[in-house]
Amino acid sequence: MKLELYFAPGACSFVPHVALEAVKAATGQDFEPKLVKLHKGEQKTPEYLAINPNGQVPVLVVDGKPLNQIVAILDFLDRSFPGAGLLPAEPGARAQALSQLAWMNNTVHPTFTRVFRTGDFAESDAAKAEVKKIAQARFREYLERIQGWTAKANPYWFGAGIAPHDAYAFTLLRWGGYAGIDPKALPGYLAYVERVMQAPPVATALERERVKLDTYKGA
Ligand SMILES: N[C@@H](CCC(=O)N[C@@H](CS)C(=O)NCC(=O)O)C(=O)O
Repeated sequence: MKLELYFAPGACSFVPHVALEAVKAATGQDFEPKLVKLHKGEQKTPEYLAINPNGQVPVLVVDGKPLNQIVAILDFLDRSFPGAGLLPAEPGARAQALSQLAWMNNTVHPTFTRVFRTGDFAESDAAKAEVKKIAQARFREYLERIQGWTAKANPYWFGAGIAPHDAYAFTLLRWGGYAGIDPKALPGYLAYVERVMQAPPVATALERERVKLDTYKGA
């Protein structure tokens, strides 16, 4: 199978990036990483829009056929490479895992987008300030909820193997720094993420993306 991942450093594409490294380690199935420079607007070019009309990363191209949306990509990888153990196998546990992943993707992640790209959601300075303030507070609450879940991680979200949840949890805590949230204010979450960063599939993806955890510059 030919797999190509369109990704951008530090973006949510880190989640399938880590999953693909885990698949590679467990099964030998390789993938080709394709860097997309979001700051240069490469995601809005006609060539890229032909692959993903949403103009976003990630995209996983499977034997020439593009697939977008993290949850769908992870479902595909898990079903195609069950030996990698990306998600729990038992149907009820698998559904719960997808529920958590979907929530990170459709609720926590867009809340951060309101902090990071406030201009997409409001026009006047006053409206922008309000959108940002509310989104920051909500994002903090969501990180606290994730911290509660990470307390059960032993050593990772679902036990011995790295899960997409571990990669999303890292990404969201890292984005928290940009939202004015000091990772040290979430000590349980931070200790768990520091553990996750040592896992070989995560460490390899971090090295390729050249990103660090701490983005916090003050509240
Ligand atoms: N729901 C989408 C979210 C994708 C997304 O928000 N991607 C962001 C990076 S984290 C992006 O490519 N942004 C570039 C842009 O919108 O211009 C998914 O699961 O793939």
